[in-house]
Amino acid sequence: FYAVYMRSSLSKRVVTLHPSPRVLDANSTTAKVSSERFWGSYRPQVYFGMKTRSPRSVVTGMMWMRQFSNSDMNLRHTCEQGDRLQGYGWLMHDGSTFGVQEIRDNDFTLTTEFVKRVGGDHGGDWTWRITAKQHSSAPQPPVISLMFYAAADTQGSLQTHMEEKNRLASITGFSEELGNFKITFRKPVTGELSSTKYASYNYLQTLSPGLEKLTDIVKLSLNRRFVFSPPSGEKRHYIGVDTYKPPHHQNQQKAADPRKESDFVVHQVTVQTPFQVEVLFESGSFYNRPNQLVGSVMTQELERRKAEFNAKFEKIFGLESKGFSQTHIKFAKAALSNMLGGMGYFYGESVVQSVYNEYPLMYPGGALFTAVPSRSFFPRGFLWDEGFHQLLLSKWDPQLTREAIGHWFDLMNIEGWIPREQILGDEARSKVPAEFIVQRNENANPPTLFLALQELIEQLSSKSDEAATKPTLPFLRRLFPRLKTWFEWYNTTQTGPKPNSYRWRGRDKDTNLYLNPKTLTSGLDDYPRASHPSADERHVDLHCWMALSSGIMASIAQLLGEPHQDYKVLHDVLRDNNLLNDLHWSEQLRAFSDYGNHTQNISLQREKVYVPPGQPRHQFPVARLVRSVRRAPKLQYVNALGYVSLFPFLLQILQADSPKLEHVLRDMRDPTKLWTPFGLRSLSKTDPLYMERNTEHDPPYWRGPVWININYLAVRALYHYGNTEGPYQEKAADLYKELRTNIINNVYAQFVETGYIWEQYNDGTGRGQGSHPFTGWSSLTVLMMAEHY
Ligand code: 6A9
Repeated sequence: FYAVYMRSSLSKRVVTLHPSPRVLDANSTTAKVSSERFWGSYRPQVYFGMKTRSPRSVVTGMMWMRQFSNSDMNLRHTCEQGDRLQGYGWLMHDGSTFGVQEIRDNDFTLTTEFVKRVGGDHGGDWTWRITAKQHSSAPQPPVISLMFYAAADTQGSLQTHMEEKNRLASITGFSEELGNFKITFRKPVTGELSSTKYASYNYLQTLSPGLEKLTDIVKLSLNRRFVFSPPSGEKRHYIGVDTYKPPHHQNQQKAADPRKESDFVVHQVTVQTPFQVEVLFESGSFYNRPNQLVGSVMTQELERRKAEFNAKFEKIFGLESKGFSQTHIKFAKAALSNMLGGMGYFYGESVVQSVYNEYPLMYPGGALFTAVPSRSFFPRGFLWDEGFHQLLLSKWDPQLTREAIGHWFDLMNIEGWIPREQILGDEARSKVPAEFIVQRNENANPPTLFLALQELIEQLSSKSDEAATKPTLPFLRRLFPRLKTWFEWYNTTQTGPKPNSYRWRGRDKDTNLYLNPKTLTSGLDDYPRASHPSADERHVDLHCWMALSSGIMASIAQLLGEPHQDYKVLHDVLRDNNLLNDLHWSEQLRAFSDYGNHTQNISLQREKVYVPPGQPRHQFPVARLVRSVRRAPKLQYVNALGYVSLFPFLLQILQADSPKLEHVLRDMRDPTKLWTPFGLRSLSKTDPLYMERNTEHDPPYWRGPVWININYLAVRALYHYGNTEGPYQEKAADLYKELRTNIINNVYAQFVETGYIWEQYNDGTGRGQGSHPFTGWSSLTVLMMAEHY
């Protein structure tokens, strides 16, 4: 009985939240406490939409489609790479009061702007302005349907108000956090001062079982029976939202999906370009509104905020004074704005598992305010990405950083574990293949939030804006109990086989299926590690993360007047270059290296499949690749040259006078190894796994391409060594200039050429590749331009 009891209580630990007081008060994001940031573009997964920072917010958004086009179904809603837009993203966004986005579809461009106005008790008002212009290449002005919608999420209600016969003129509604509100759909005009344009109207009023169903509901309601007949033109049938008949298997579906249905209302306006249309949200509690935020008032507000944005941008990043061209500056503003405009507010439960659970469990529901790596392909929070994101965002607004870090730490469990990938709620889950959903509590991810914390404490002692940095101390005080537990979690669960060594847990187990079993937890997925995962491994990147983190723990503890000696002692041990050399310097490679049970004599071989005589071949499994080990592994250095071997340099653990630095700099600058005109490649060209697939379905990822987060760390380290007395100071300073220039030029050139910032860059051609837009850590290019490290 006791054993069973123990087991069940152990199995609950993974889903038990940390008991210390939360970093953020339960009401910290409410309209009352944070009215300026109540409404926002916190739905980065859709092209354009807003919600409030509350768990079951009423959401608003926009879908659109081009009428009379050859490709039939071009309904746009959630950001999809498959839509093949020429580019989309925020050109300006201040993180709270306004934003300007440009979306380039095939033959027209939509500019989506919002401005907020605080007033009343529920987060105030906002206005959207959508401007559509055809491209000069378009043979005739396209006719476009914009579909504006509001959808409740299990609470709140929406009522429609019609004008003429089909025109939904406004929606009124009520919800717990918004009180009464009204959304008005203005008629389209050619320009601000011109009269109304001919338009056709449709609307849909229905119920939705969940936010992830909105696109499907609209699609299923579409009908071609409507006629577009402008006064001067031919009559043509167009597609419009009509009545929604749920699919006939709905009854079964209802049984399987017993969620509460919520109001969903769509206003469709169909009009020929060029045009401009405005949508206003007005809060019922805003009594003394001076005027409506429309037309010329809206234009003035936009202009004022743009000017403020530009001035603040120059004050912080100083790119004009550095002599960057206007087009470079426009790019940098877009990069920052996309990180700001990519911030999301998510709410829901993760699916987690520990060794004590036979089946995955639901984590307690929680909120996450975070930036996301990519609005299209992974619009959700990733732990180590967020540390990088906050390096940029903290320069713009440290309050955003404190709130994001606070949210992440409030998701920590009693063990000190924070799930690495945050897939919160049905909408987020609907985008992720089943095998990636479950998060395991043995698994870490680099503790980059320490980098962001380091920046916050450095701001305290620098000449930064005092009003903005003042709340940092009280914030750290509240954070500290959780921070200690988090650090302890790494320091106890990720230890290595030797004293003061560390090992990533969670490597792939099915060793025979992969050329090299992956280490997703390290963040560097398929970067080569010991060929045979074992408890004998030690990982140099994790060692360096711990050396860095213990130092920042010591600084924070000291700042707060808490005991800091233990952290300091550990920090001194871990950064001791003799220890580092003992554990990780490979004389053979002349570089820092992981250690483990390893052999280089491994390749993927086609497994021969036996086909009985006379049987058709295609009825047997396609020959797959399996790995063949030609020489038995033994305990040794892994000897892969690439990002992992640079870590003592990247995180500045290496002493400036260490002779090892000379080797590091030489390998970096060597074009046959790590150097490319576009930044440092992730794995040396000389490595046997350079650009090798891991399985037949799994192309190389961290085995050659240029990644901007690590290049940022490299540029920053070069800046450090270039400004620190030592035998390699000059060399570092030279490399700094070269590497910085190469990265900025390529990310910029690719942005201009392709319309996007990318997840990685090809080490041979510089081409952007992988997911896009990727305005997570690739946006750190802005900090390199500004030389803010
Ligand atoms: C796959 C796809 C529609 C992989 O930027 C986030 C992470 C990084 O933390 C990590 O270091 N990326 C890097 O190696 C992207 C991970 C995407 C996983 C989701 C499912 C959804 O299909």
